[in-house]
Amino acid sequence: MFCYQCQETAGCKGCTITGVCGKTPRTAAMQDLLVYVTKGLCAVTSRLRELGIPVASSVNKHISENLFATITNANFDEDAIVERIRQTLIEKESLLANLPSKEGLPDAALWNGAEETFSEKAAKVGILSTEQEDIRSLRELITYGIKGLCAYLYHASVLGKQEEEIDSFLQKALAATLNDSLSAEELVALAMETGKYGVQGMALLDAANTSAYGNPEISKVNIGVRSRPGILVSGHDLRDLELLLEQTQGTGIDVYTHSEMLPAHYYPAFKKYPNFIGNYGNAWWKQKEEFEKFHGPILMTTNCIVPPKDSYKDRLYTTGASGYPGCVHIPDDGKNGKDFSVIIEHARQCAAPEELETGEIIGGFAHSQVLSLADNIVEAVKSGAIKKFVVMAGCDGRAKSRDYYTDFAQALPKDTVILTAGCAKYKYNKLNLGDINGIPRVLDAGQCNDSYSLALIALKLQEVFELSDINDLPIIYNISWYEQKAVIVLLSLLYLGVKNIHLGPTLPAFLSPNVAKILIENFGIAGIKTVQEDIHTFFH
Ligand code: FS2
Ligand code: SF4
Repeated sequence: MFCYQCQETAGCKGCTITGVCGKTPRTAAMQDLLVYVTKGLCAVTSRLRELGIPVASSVNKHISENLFATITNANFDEDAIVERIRQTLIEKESLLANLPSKEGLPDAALWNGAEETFSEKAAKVGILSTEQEDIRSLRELITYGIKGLCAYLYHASVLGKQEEEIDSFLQKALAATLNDSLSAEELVALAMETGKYGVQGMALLDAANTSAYGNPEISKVNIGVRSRPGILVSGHDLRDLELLLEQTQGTGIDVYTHSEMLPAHYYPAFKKYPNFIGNYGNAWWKQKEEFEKFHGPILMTTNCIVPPKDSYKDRLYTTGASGYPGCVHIPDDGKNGKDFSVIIEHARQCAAPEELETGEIIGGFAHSQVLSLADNIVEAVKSGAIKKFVVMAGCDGRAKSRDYYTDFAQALPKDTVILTAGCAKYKYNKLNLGDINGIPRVLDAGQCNDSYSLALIALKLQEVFELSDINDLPIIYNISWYEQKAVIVLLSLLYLGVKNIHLGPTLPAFLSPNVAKILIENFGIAGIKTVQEDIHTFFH
């Protein structure tokens, strides 16, 4: 196997024996083949569009869901991946039949085979099949950005929002990664264009979430527990949470969020459920000890799954693009619904969660809420009470080196405000960093896709302060990454013209020295050093 799509890749080079995340070589091979046949399907849909033949929205959703299933920590279930390959081949064959000619289509679009041939094919189409290092790096940069984008599009689509222009672009871009005649310069341009659609995709998801559930508002979230049995919901899919909350009304079962589901508490629509109790635990990588102590069933709606311990494996359920072998998967009923009764029944047999901590955390600083406070914030900047904003969005992870972010948050001058989104926040959202004239020093916009809010806030400040360049704002970017959604957030920020982003705890292994050089020279991208050195760089 060879995989280097995430920050925790073995030796900062690539997982070759087994995945640090727990992905087996066989699952890795099937994911490689799934990406390949999905790119083949994209070559066919792109050809259809060129000919003026429309592509059904169900095909677009299928493509997004396939890519989503290959994101780090999302789906470890080899059988489920094999089934996706089969369905993709069936879909592709039926669309191929609409083409007057197959001439010029790549092998990925033309190849078909029975399941017995999948392993042999997978071995020929993985990442290393692109020999030239820079081309490989750029193809993977685009592919990973699009994987992140697909996750966001999938969430928007279950709320009834799709945008043909975005799907059309991403499918063309994925097909382009199969095209041997594209130069490195053309692929760099495509990576930048991917950022443009990253912004559009996050805007679409933002519109889907806020039109369904209202605008996030400042909210205090309980981090303690009650004495009734509960269900823990993790991942990013708000529609799944909504369905579960509806189905648990009057059952005596409580519902708690975990990790990236925490920001659900900021949406007005979820506040009406009396059994929606609070957030349990921390970022994804602590789930082994925390899930054990929760005692009740856990629903993983997306990544990030850590291979479960036997002690709670029977309590772990998956849905949507996620999956784990041996864990029950709750399917979509085909009518935009899901039946969670098996999880609710399971919860009735379980003890109440063990208390991990008590108290509250505050969040809900997405664009609408922050812009309603704009006068106070602008005043605080003008008076010098706030000297700088520090964007610390992104992901958390297992590496000890990520303690840097806790130490960095604590070492920041007291006249700075952290703008955050994603699970990166767990490194400092319980530190009680105080406030500046009533404005909390950690403003949490929400999930990683809500980085869109941070971009909107920056654009608004640029307008208020009448600056021609977004980089003239008193904003520092010190972003932590783990999986591919952070890649689309990064490409989106680059598209918006943001420069000098610091990215850690390590730069992506999939950036070849030449591609890294392009990002460093054109955008000032840099890694992190020690807290003391970085504080000095940013503030002196
Ligand atoms: Fe965190 Fe994992 Fe949110 Fe990432 S829970 S690393 O999926 O997308 O961030
Ligand atoms: Fe390794 Fe990350 Fe790939 Fe998992 S997703 S196999 S940890 S590079």
